[in-house]
Amino acid sequence: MEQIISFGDTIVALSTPAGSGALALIRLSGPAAVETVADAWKGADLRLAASHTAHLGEYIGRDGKPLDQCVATIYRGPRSFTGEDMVEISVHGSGWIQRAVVNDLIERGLRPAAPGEFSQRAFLNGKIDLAQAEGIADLIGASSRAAHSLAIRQTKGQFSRKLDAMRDSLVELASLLELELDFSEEDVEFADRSRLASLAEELCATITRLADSYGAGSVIKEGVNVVIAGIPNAGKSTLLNNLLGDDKAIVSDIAGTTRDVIEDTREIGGILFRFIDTAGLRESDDVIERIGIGRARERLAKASVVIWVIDVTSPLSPQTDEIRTSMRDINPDCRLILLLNKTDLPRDRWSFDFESFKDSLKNLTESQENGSAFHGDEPLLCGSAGSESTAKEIENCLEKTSRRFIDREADVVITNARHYEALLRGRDALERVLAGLRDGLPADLIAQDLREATHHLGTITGAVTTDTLLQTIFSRFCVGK
Ligand SMILES: Nc1nc2c(ncn2[C@@H]2O[C@H](COP(=O)(O)OP(=O)(O)O)[C@@H](O)[C@H]2O)c(=O)[nH]1
Ligand SMILES: [Mg+2]
Repeated sequence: MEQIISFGDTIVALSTPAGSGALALIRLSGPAAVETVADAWKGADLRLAASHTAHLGEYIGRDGKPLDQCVATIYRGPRSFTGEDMVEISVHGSGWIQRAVVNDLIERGLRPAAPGEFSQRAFLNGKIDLAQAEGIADLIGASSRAAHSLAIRQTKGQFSRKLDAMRDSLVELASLLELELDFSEEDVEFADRSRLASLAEELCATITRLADSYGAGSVIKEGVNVVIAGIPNAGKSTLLNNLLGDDKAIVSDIAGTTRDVIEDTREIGGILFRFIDTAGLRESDDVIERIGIGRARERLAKASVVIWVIDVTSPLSPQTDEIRTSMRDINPDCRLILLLNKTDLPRDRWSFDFESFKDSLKNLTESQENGSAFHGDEPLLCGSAGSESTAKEIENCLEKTSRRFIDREADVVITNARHYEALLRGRDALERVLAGLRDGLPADLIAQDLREATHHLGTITGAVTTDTLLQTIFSRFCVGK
């Protein structure tokens, strides 16, 4: 039988967003949940209701007036989300009814739930572990198919099981080492040093694989940063508006119109993309424009993909060198898509043609001392920033360049900064274990590092927690979750 902690008080919250809708859900958890609703209920006696049953009835306020006709679903602990007795009332979704029923329940002695308090109770009752609870929060926040599929796997505990297995083997070895300490006089070795070393190495490798997935994981969760860059008037804002299907940025033929960073997200092929329009790169005396250009550079440094827009009607400028340099030096992992823009204009207005551009690109790629950021296989598109066909081509390129993120969908992928940090700390401790073994350090010193590694891995699933950690994690959840 599971051990269910009684938190004493019973909590209540509106679990659906505030505001009007067809229906809304009010959720209760705790020892008085069933009884409190039963007191207000006109219909079947809910005190006698079996677990996992739904009942149509009327909610009568404390003043004796009916508030709504609604459905109450009864869950009896420990077979509930939190492990406690729970009731979920679906009411009609008027903002007034929602408030009136919640307030009435509070007047009957229930306490308004803190953010994430239902999940916190579920965690403390061993219903879910911390990583799973965080997966639920991610699931609620998921804004693309890929992010959703990662979150749903985390809620199912795939990552947790992997961590628990790693932790179990560490705990076993640590206890063998600690046993040796009890027999320190007799100079025995219970823990096989070479097995310990190979296990520590194996765990380090697994942790490294997991930690390496964090980059891709956070990109899936937050969106792939696509920065649109180029000189002023190249057509960047036109392209942004076209890709977003919205007049988000002001388009004009006055160079320097876009001064701030303008961005929005859109899902393409299951991946969330964050499109970022920037101020055109050029030397400028205008203070505000210079700030904008500074921000453009910062965004370039964090981009996963840069769409470099080149206006075929103006000469190739020195700023194009700057994009290349910043991509090579600051952000070498970034992928590049080149768009030769305004090719709808008559040929006699072009400053260079496609072939000569390709040649100059080739020269850049080949000249070693140039240290070019080009690999020579960047997609090179010709078109018009505002046309449907160009938008389609760019979308195809983006999908292709971002496949590397989506391909991770099959693995366990880290999406959470807290997990990432704990993994790195765990690995540091394991590396000290390995060094200690190499240097023949005494068992107690090695055992200490092993314990530390176990501790860090344990913080991820919540095998080890502190009140402050729980507070930080659950306070970011929604009320009612
Ligand atoms: N003919 C033509 N004009 C374009 C194209 N793309 C942008 N423009 C024009 O170029 C000017 C500058 O565009 P804008 O998007 O504001 O450039 P930005 O400074 O790079 O953001 C505007 O007058 C646009 O209408 C294109 O593909 N073809
Ligand atoms: Mg612009």
